[in-house]
Amino acid sequence: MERVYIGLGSNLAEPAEQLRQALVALEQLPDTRLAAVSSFYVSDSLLPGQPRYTNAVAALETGLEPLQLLDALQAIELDQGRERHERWGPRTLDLDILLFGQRLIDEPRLRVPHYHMHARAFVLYPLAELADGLQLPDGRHLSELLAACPFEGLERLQP
Ligand code: A4P
Ligand code: MG
Repeated sequence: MERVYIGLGSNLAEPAEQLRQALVALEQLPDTRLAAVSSFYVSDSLLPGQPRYTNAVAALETGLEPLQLLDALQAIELDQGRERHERWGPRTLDLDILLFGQRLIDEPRLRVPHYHMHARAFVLYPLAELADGLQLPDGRHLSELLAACPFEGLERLQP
């Protein structure tokens, strides 16, 4: 089993409810255990003119291979009504594989660590709740990334 961190995000159709529904789906994945879930955080979209996002991070223990997990996550996204129109467009559910053990993956369909996790507060702060002391495959410590990424603009929701 490997430890995997998933970033969850939604900015349409009751985002917090979308995240809760996605967590139920993650719990039901084959050969996988949902080990921990962060608080939910609300923040402005990186793109102007979109509704605010709700984000969280989940920790999984899984025996699935990375592309099997990606397929499963995309099936969950589709199941929750995600339609892909524009890149970065508003979405009912976005599930990103942030980290997959200490693997470095660079394939057409999958790049891990997720290419933007290093500088996004809505990824790093929830991740830190679950993985204090984490070191990325490139050797950087989560604490260094957090120090360079202000919490400003994030609102942590009470569980
Ligand atoms: N893909 C490659 N690597 C991965 C990975 N590690 N995990 C491929 C998941 N997928 C990965 O994804 C496009 C393709 O990326 C997939 O088919 C998969 O094969 P997508 O989810 O359809 O595209 P996207 O999400 O629209 O694009 P992208 O670049 O993933 O967008 P982001 O980075 O997710 O940004 N503001 C706030 N506050 N919170 C947010 O969550 N999210 C976005 C979207 C913009 N602003 C935001 C937030
Ligand atoms: Mg995505």
